[in-house]
Amino acid sequence: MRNSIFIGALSSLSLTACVSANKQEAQNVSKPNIIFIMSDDHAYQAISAYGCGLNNTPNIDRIGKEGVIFTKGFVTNSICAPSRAVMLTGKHSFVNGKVDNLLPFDWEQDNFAKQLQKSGYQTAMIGKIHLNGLPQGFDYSNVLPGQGQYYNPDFIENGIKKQYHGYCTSITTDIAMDWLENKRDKNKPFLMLYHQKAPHRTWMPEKKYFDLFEDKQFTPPANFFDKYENRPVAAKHEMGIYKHMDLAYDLKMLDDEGEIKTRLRKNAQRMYERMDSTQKADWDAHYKPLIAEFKAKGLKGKELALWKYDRYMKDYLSTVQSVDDGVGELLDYLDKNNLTENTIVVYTSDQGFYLGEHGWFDKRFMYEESFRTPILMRYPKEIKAGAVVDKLIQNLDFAPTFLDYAGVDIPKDIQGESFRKLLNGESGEWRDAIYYTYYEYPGEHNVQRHYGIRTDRYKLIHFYYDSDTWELYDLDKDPSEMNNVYDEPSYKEVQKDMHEKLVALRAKYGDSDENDQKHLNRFLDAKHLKH
Ligand code: SGN
Ligand code: CA
Repeated sequence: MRNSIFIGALSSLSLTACVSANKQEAQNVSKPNIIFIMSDDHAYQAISAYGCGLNNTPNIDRIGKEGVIFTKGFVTNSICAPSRAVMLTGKHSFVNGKVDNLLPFDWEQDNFAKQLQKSGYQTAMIGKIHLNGLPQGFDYSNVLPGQGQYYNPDFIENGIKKQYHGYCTSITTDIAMDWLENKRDKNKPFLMLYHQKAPHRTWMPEKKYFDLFEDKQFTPPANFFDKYENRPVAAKHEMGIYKHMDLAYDLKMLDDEGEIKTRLRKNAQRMYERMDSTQKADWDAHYKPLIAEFKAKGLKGKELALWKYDRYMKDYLSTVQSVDDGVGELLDYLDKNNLTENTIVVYTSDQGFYLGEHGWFDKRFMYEESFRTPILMRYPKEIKAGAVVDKLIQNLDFAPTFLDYAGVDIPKDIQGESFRKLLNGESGEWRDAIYYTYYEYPGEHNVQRHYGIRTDRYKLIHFYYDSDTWELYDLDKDPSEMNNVYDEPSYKEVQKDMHEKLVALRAKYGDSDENDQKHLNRFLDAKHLKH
């Protein structure tokens, strides 16, 4: 009798355990998987879904077609490592501490991957992260050290470095596919960060795309020959295609004769030397005739500028094509494994990029092309296909959005907001202005420290440190930001209103002149420069 009672008690106990395990599993199954795709320096202008007509990216477009495309997605700080820190933490740079590419990132602080891991997710970080130290919050990591290399790249797998043979974009995709198929626990929901190095400088294409754009002649944007009137800080840039883009390093004119002498020729040589003999032979078969043709032409001035722009576009867009292929492989995998419906797929870049606007390459400025970033998202279970959202969202919002979808409480100190409500028809308040900061100066490309705000129509920017310059743009009338109207009497009211909004937003996020000074001192110390 005692025994049977005992057994009965046991079995009802184990039944309870069993019920809660089932509940747990059911909960986990209903939790969405998340694939967060980020590439490096991928301008929205180079995604066909954004309608700029430069190239064709069917797979990235598919995410938007079957889900949503955001037309006003922005970053908070247009530079690589800081952008990634914001994406992980949901906090502005001056709060998470990673204000520029130079200063260290503190992995000890909270991030959304840690939160998802705690709530039962299986997590992986694959590709470029550009943050020092072993990524925290990930069961598996296989990341590029620093900027990474296009050919035969090193990777650090769970803290151990090894070199792979081949092309970085395809290798990153292979590692992601291998994790999905062979390494994850298929009974758990997963989070995978799949982050490509491409199309970052120096835009080295994959062999199969060497010729993709060779028959096409690219026409630069209307403001390619910008004279920067009214914009003294912009005028001091060092990111001009004509003046600063290196013929040997950026544009592959590394001639055997050594007649094309450039500042970065040695770096170009190092890049070339990473390839094995077969890769070099393929590379030479493509670029040597182009080098010969270029030397024969003897271009100068405007003609040279246009030639450089055209070559830049050909290489840049070719590297994008390999990124698009990887996205295609991933979407196919989801289809084949019945994962499409319950997986959130996001495509974005760590910031925007100049493709000849203002005569530039690179990013950093709060002007539209580098401030804005592509954001496309698919989640068939909840998002209606073909949605277009034009509300102001930022990379600050990814962390809370993912936590929201995963049913995890959003920590109070996260500064971003979940944009889930913009997608499921809920009405309600949304922000009317976004805040921006940039710190990496003095530094490469010579972009002054600045901060500012943008509303739907206007943008106010303050450049500080060794300049004290204000700029105001009316984006409805001047979408290319050629006309700084800060001192125009007709914009007096707008100017006042934007200043008030800026003060309010700085207070809301906890930013201040003291913060700016503190980060400047940290930066100067790190660079061993005088305060
Ligand atoms: C490198 C590039 C720069 C680029 C920064 C930051 N120079 O230093 O052109 O602005 O990275 O890029 S290179 O000679 O090394 O190519 S970021 O995307 O990592 O922020
Ligand atoms: Ca970048």
